[in-house]
Amino acid sequence: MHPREQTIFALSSGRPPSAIAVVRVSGAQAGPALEDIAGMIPAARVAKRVMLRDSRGEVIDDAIVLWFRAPASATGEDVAEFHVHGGRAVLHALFAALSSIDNVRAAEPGEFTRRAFENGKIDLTEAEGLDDLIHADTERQRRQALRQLRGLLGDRAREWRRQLIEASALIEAGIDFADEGDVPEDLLKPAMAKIGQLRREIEQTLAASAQSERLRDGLTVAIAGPPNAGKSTLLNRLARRDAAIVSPYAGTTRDVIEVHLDLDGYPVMLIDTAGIRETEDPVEREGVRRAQERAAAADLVLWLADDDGEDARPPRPIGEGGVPLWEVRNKVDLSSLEDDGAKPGQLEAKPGQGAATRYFRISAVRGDGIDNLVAALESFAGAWFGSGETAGITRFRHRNILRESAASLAKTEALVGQGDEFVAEELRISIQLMGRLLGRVDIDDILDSLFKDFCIGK
Ligand SMILES: Nc1nc2c(ncn2[C@@H]2O[C@H](COP(=O)(O)OP(=O)(O)OP(=O)(O)O)[C@@H](O)[C@H]2O)c(=O)[nH]1
Ligand SMILES: [Mg+2]
Repeated sequence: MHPREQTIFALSSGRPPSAIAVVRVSGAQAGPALEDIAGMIPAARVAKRVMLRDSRGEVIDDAIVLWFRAPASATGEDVAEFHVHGGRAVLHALFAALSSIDNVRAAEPGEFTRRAFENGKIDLTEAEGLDDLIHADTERQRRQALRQLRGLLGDRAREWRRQLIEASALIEAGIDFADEGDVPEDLLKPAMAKIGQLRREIEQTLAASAQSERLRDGLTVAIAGPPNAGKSTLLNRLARRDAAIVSPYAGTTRDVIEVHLDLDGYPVMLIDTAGIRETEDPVEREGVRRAQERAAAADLVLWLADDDGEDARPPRPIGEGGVPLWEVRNKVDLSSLEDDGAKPGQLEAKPGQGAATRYFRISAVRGDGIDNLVAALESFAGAWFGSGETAGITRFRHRNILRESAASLAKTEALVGQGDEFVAEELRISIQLMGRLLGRVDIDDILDSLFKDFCIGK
């Protein structure tokens, strides 16, 4: 039997041991498996408490089972669910009992979702939404993934595709009817009006999409500065744990240290870097190189220096190329400067440097000014991510296809008057592209790469 026709099973809940574990079985053998192990098949969609037994009659567990008959199930196939106690031994015994049934095997990662997709239960954008939902860390990411899972992008793409097919039908009809191959104006005009409008809608969706993609990937904030400025201390305070080693010796941090923060629901990766200075030590030199590289690639740099210190200009290319750089003066608890004696913006903005230089005075050890800094970070994140409530484009794949579609529609418009067959042909390409967004055509390569990211049991 082909692997795709075999019945699959997997642990669908979290890692054991846990109070309850859910094992799902999907495929033609799901019913027989229930009969073998639970001794009966309950009414569809009604929870039933039963003793599970293996083929020798040994008790596996006192469990709840559920039965979903195809096609009214998550995968579109017959599905059985075993809710058992989440101990490893119980699961082991249940898996062994399932595996002993012919044509029943453990599922590959993402295989349940793949079957749901192949049986038309979800489209590709929904499958991607599900993948994002499983991997969402923050509240806002979760809401976005849920919107996508509910099929907002899919709905929109389906509607676009339907309208494209309509426009195409008008033009094809015109070609069939016209003697000279020229589509009559009264067919061409409404078709082209529709195409123009669709192109504008797609372009607007694209324009609003950068923020959704950002929400998926997160914001990177780098803490950089001279050695001993207190960068690791600040990272630990913001992360509320001792993620990085702090010491009074300059040159403590060598590697780049990453911590993930949830700032007001926004996913932020905060990185701590080696203090930047000239050094002979080859290991520290590599640390400095990495620090500069990561800080230059960050979305925001916190340039940390001693409040009492002299000039603390960041070396190139940190803070250049429009990356905002905030000047943070640390150790105000030791500082001789009066609170109002500091002039904001002591760093002059260099040419090409982000204009968004802001100035903070903190004590990473004592906590002075930290609330202020966090509030500023939150509002920066809010502005950077945008509201994120609008478009459902969260992946390069969506963006690329929509870009191609917009370009293809523009080409269609430009071809008017140069032969209606060309117009019709270009339109067919747009329809195909929209189909690809929904996963309707040439999808195998996309499927393989998508579904292998899923967890087993999904
Ligand atoms: N008094 C005072 N000491 C601080 C403050 N922040 C950090 N320190 C101290 O400064 C020293 C250096 O702190 P780190 O956080 O290791 O500095 P760093 O910038 O990560 O140093 P490198 O990793 O070597 O570049 C430690 O002894 C800290 O306790 C502060 O706000 N006030
Ligand atoms: Mg450090």
